[in-house]
Amino acid sequence: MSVSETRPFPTDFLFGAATAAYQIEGAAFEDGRTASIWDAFARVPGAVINADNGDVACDHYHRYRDDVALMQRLGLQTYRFSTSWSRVRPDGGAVNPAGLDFYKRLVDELREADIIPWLTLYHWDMPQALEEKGGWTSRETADRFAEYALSVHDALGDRVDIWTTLNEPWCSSFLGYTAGVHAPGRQSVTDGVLAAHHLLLGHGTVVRELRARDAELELGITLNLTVAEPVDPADPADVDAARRIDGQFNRWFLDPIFRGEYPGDILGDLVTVDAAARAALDAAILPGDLETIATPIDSLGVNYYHGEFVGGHEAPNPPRPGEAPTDREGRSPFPSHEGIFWHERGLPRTSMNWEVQPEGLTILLERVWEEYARPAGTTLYVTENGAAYDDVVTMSESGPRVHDEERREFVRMHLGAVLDAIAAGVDVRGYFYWSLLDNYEWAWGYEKRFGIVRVDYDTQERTVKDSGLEYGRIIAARALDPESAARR
Ligand code: PNW
Repeated sequence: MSVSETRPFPTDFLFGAATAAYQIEGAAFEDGRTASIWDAFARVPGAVINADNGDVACDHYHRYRDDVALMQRLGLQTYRFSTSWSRVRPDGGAVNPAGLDFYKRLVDELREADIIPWLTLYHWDMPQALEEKGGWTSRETADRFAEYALSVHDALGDRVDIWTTLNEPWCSSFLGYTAGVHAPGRQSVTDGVLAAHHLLLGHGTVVRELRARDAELELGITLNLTVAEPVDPADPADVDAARRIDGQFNRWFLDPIFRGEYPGDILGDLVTVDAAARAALDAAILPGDLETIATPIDSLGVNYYHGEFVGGHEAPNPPRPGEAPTDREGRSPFPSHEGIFWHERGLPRTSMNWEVQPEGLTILLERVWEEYARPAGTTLYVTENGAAYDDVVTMSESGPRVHDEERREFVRMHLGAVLDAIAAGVDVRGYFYWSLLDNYEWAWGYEKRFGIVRVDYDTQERTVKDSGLEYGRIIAARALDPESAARR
């Protein structure tokens, strides 16, 4: 996709970058923080590549001032970060003021730098002590989550206006409790569907309670969504495979949040593949739950990385299998996965083996806007989009440089896709690149680098990559311009 003329962004469009507590903070056992499910999972032999853990990560806990200065240099208008539950309420119990103090210092530093703090309450790091009491399969965890959220609001409510309850509950439930490739590493369909319900319940409870405290807050949730495309739109088996992926990835969360109901076709599939899981879900949905989950939100965060090209017949030329931890040992995160096949369509791929398909972002934003957000009066943000590549560092007179041409193009193409959606009438108000820094990429450890800023894990030195320089130029111009494509 080439840009032949300058394409401006709307004047109120926000440019940002995102991170998450466990992936960057380090200081895993400082100032009263106790273990989260990721501290525990990272220590399970074979769970994470190289047995990497987040004990040190990017040492952001100690370097946040420098990191905020870096954000300022890039010209970021907003910064999306998450708070660590086990810092704020170690073991899920009493409030730890020292843990909250870190976030006060961080937020004050951001505000001083004129960067809008965008706070996510849960980016996957539940206290391990709560997992031992059942974790997200237990209804009580939703109450503990609400208590935790209110204590973060007690401390930061006067200085943070934008609050996201959960990051990607699909990953927490189905990667964590069904496929077992993320913490806490359980492998059960029943546990996955119960976790999804209690995560949604926790989300709705927190939105209701924060709204009651302060009607001015901007409240929302972030979902990882996809575009499921059938190999042959005229083949009913292919169309059905795409329906099942769409249902289990997208509608499982969008429908309860926006319509107060689980998608009927997906509940129907669930009873066929695992009647016990369906019965457990039915029993877990108490009167009033769906109303709570459907408490209106102000904005929906869309995380988009790649689409799915699926069919109902075995692929003659399947994509390279088994590369992602999600494929490991064939453990599927989808309760209903028999007879769904991923096909190769020749798109370029990142080092995660994820397809690069910027048009998918336009299609996704248009669809979510028309079917869910617009009718509910909810605005949209792209709260994550980014790519891992195998970066090469070269030495120049001015220091190290990273010529990450592929990531630079990735950012430009996806910002172009956002502009296409805006041109089509979608109310998308901002974009966050994932991630500000190279960081702990969950089951992949430090092997996969998503940052627009390189982190040398031996020295903790930060280097703005060429993609970061380009993002900074786009932000300064508030436009995608054809010149910058030539400015190498
Ligand atoms: C998101 N999948 O995770 C998370 O919000 C980030 O913490 C993470 O670093 C980033 O994307 C890159 O992976 C995902 O298997 C992890 O489809 C896995 C999947 C999707 C999102």
